[in-house]
Amino acid sequence: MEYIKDEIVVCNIGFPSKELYHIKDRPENFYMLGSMGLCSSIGLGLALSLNKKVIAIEGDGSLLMNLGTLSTIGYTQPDNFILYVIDNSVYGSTGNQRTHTESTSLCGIARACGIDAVEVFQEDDLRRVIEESLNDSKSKVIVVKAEPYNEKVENIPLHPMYIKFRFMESIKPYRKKNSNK
Ligand SMILES: Cc1ncc(C[n+]2csc(CCOP(=O)(O)OP(=O)(O)O)c2C)c(N)n1
Repeated sequence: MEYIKDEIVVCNIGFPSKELYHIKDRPENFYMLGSMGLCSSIGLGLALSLNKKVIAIEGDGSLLMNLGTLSTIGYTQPDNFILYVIDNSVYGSTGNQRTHTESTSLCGIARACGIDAVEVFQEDDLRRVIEESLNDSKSKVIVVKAEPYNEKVENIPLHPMYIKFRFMESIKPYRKKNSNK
């Protein structure tokens, strides 16, 4: 969030959204409630229909549940979409059950879908890649390899309908002229 100005952020269900809320809540944040794997699809849809940079923060477990989204991102390639995958190799929000990313390369799959994708392991590399990707005009997938860890944060105290309508209001100025969605 240090690097975010007025970009739109869509965040994975569970601890990632709770942590994001506690780091910096803002109308342009959309917190997933319920669905796994749809943060990247919703982010892509927003990027295709808005004149604004859209950032989706996905988890490895969630992305594995909806791998087809990488194919759709690779096919559509909007120039305003960045997908971060926090790859801790576990379903961290529900007790660290292991996912399959020790053997499956999400970065490799994204590349095979024609997307410019990188894998980062160190904080300084991540900071460099964040800055570069925010200045670039192309679709990008950034797989951030991480240790499992959740901050001790409370649930988001906002009603889901409030999150939805606050978010919809905040993106109105960026709607493409021909988009009535
Ligand atoms: C279809 C579905 N199955 C299970 C859940 C319960 N659930 C919520 S968050 C989560 C783990 C998400 O793991 P990951 O995407 O890797 O993110 P992390 O929590 O590790 O950051 C699970 C299993 C759900 N919400 N939806």
